[in-house]
Amino acid sequence: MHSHQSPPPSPIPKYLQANDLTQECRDIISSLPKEEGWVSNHLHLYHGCWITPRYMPGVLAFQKHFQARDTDIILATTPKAGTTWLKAILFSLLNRVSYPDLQKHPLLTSNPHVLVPFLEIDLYIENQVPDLTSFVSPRLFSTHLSYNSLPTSAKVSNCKIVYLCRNPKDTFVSLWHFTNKLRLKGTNSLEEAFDKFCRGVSLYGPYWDHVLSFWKESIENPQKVLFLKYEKMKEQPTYELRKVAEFLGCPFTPGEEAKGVVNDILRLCSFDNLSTLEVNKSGKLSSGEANEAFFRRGEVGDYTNYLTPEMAEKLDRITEEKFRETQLKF
Ligand code: PAP
Repeated sequence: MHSHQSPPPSPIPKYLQANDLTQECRDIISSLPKEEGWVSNHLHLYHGCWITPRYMPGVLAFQKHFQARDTDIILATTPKAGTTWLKAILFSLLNRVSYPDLQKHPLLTSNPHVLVPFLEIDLYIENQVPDLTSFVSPRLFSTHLSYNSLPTSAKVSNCKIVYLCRNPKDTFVSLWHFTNKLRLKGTNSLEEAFDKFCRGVSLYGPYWDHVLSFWKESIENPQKVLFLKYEKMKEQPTYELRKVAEFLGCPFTPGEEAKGVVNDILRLCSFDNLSTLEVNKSGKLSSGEANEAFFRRGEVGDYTNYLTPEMAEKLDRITEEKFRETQLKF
């Protein structure tokens, strides 16, 4: 006999679930300003940063329990600034002695987000006080939180922060594509998403406040925060990688330079290499996002294919105004 039962509905991916929130979280969330979200229902403004309800427990636990060590390295980024790329680069850089054979490198079989987890999105969401003993020194973590929202210990310890941002037009276009991929149905109209982005309502936004928070710290405390731009990394990758290595206290030795280790790392972490690996074409993160969603075009200036000249001008104007007091230019 044939069964005419339809297959069970596919489960809602984890990144869209926020049903096991504690009462404390619910109380906090209900007291916060909210706006319609890009993927799930709402974004909430917590300490000047727009986050989803799902992230709230992780953010609270991270802020409350994380004890930074002086040797820690935290990669901080605005979403879609090139996080995946820099995760790969920092992982390869710091572990270059452990993995000299590039044919057996962990990046060939694991997505960078698995090798360098987010503190508030991965580690502290899974567990209020996660077991971090498997992280060998220097521990390498990442976060999307703004500098002001980091736990006190991350600010007062001597841990190092590598910050990466990207011009707001490409950041917006990348975020629009990414969030559309994560939605279960329908897409956000470009115009609506653009309006939200301009008003600061984007994941971990306002974008400009995020950039400014790390920029200020990098000026006041250049030993602590290294401020990088995606465009510069694309333009002068070897220069930027050497700079990162020096900042982290692990400069390339003359022997490594002679062997071409700098270019080996850049090739391994390049868009062309990572995006064509099987793991990144077909795998998924434990939170449910497809690995391939983190690799789209990986170019500078793709915004010209999506934004009208008026939209581009509007973003330029906002950026100029917000960064007026700074030397920051994109
Ligand atoms: P996240 O903040 O959500 O982790 P993130 O990795 O910052 O995402 O953003 C992905 C962007 O980086 C994509 O940009 P696009 O939409 O403009 O294409 C993605 O293509 C790009 N990207 C991913 N890997 C690399 C890489 N190895 N080199 C350069 N760009 C990359």
